[in-house]
Amino acid sequence: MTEVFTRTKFDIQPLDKVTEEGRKVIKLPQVEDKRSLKVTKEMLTISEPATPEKIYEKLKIYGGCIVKNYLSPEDCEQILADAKPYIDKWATKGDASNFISPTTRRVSGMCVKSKTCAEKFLAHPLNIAVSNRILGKENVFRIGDEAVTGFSKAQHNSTITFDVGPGSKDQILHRDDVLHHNIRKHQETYQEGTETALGTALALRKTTKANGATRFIPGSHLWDQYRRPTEEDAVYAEMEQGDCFFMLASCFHGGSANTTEDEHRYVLILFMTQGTLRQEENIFLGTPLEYFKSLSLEALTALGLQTSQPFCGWYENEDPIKVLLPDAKGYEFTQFKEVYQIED
Ligand SMILES: O=C(O)CCC(=O)C(=O)O
Ligand SMILES: [Fe+2]
Repeated sequence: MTEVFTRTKFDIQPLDKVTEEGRKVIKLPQVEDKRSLKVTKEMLTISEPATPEKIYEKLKIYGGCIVKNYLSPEDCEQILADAKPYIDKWATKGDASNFISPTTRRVSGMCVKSKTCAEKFLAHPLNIAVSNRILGKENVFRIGDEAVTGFSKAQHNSTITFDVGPGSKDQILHRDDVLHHNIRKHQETYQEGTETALGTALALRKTTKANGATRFIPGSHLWDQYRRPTEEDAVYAEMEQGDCFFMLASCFHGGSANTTEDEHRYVLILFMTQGTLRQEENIFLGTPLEYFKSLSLEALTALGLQTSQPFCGWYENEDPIKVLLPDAKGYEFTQFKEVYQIED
């Protein structure tokens, strides 16, 4: 479980040194761990037909999994066409931290800028099934003499199109779950319930090592908080258009340098998170209500526009689905999944 009150700032051990730029030099505690998985992209790829179980098995071992033919080329082209006006409109901006190259452009809010993205990519049955397997919570609570259970489904965290243009540099290897203060402990094997987010990176066009495919370190979801990521351990998730790379947010990864003359690397990255955590991206501010009313039950639920059982995320004391989709067939909201009587 996430340790909500963890204060790792006490791990900092100051050394009596300052760099030329004036940075204080410190040490951090290290856990002895020399594991290094030699993995090819073929080993990360599951056979067709894809199933949630096959993906889950790869994620447990490697933290990553490639699924071939996840979306059709037509859907990829549609999503790219929806993103294109925003890509073209935005002036490229350098990033003070050098985390994003000035030649890389990002379009966030893709689930509200592209209905195809919401309906086909976010609401993809494999995304829903694997996200709920890894991030869904089902617990029992005592209320007086009753025991109640609730199921909290995984929900949308963020969705961004990345256009990595020629000249872009390697992005620094990092973990995306830092946003939720997810403190990693050394694990020998995958421990259920320790992930706060799951990513799916869709190749909107072919991605190669040369044009900047996402690279990641297999097995790094099992590493302690402070183990140093090295490039030698990284594998490139090269994909054909429509293929998809699933990745646990606790894995070290980064976008890569684009060394081509004129190719752009177009990848759409979606993250899901636990239904009880704050969503990274606020897609609700500024989006017309009509847009949400036009979406399917599956897409709305995946966006987090359903109450997480029990009690989280309601609107005017109601499940938001009752407001957005009052005629949803077969949808019956209950605060609890089950209610039991306790005999003490
Ligand atoms: O562009 C990519 O392949 C990865 C981007 C990424 O990891 C990030 O911006 O956090
Ligand atoms: Fe990232």
